[in-house]
Amino acid sequence: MATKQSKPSLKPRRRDKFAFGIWCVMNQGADPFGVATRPQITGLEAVKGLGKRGVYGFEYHDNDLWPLKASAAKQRAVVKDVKRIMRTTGIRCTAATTNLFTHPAFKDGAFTSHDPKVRAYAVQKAMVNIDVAAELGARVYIFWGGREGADVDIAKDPVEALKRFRDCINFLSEYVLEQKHRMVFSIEPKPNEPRSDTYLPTAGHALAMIATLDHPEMVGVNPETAHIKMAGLNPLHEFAQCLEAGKLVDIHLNGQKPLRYDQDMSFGCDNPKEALLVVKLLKDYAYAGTKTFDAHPYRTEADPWDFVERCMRAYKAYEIKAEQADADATLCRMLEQLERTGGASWARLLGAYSAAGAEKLRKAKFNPDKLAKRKLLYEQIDQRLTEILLGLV
Ligand SMILES: [Mn+2]
Repeated sequence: MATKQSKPSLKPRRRDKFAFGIWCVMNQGADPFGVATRPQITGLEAVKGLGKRGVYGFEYHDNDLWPLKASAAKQRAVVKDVKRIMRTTGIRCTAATTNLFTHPAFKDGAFTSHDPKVRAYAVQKAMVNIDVAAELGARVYIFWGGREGADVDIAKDPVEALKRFRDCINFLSEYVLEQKHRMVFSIEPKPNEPRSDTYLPTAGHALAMIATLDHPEMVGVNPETAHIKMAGLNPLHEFAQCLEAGKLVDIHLNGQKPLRYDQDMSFGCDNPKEALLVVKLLKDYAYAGTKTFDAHPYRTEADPWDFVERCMRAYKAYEIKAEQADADATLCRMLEQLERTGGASWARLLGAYSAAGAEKLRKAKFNPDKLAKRKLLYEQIDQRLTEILLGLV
């Protein structure tokens, strides 16, 4: 008797390490052309709602949890409440960040403001929340330079702006080391919006900046799908470069149509092949950080919870398809064929320079016409993946 194969589960587990920014579920659907479409939920309700749904972790901005001008006592009370919710639901605080963009004080930047008083206020605001984040157990502290950019280039020297940004990160690195917080920093690149141009627009820019810091070992990157696609770039490649550099300390997953405003749609809703390949990358390279969804529900949603369930369910669905692709004999055979060329000795030679190797290479005879004749199966490979995704094989 044939046994019915059990359907793979799309239910999220803690070990999936899914996280959400609480600002995502607090989002009320307002946009530049329209007001809110759903009621405000508080930061505490957001943490609780995520915890109740089995989400592994949450990320927050300081002012998602307490108002900008909250007294120290009020802030302590909120932190106490967050810790209670963490204890009762099992949710962890996986990352934190500072809101350095909402208040008009930051209208011309925070760490890159012309005004040293604004820069000092921004650094102080980060210090206060870094201490709270450490207390909540966050191991990653994010810097998304929302207002760190320019609209009038003649009025802001980009060289000076980058130096100011570096000074602030260096200052905060020393602070974290002195406090003995177990925490790394993470830069979140974005090309534009709300500024015309943002400094550190891509993962590559962030990686280059990190190399110039006083403590590069304690700073990584959390690239975000939407920010990458706003620049017309490829999320798979951006994530891969951070991963290869050992700098992928967190990841912000969502959906986005290329070269448009920041859409922040749910993960995998727009480009299934791209989503599958991102999931496969994280699986293939045993990415151990949290998989954080930084997106928001469609403006048409009455509450955020279908969106939350959907993002996690989508990730699990793509994971199943990635496993199917890995196990697909036809696809594997074609992929292997790309690598099977008999050129292993050249690969070894190029892998480690030696004078003898260079001499051998200089004297070698290649036949470019013959090299060009090889049949590459890209059309077939791509179509096979399409059919796997569509459930046809
Ligand atoms: Mn983000």
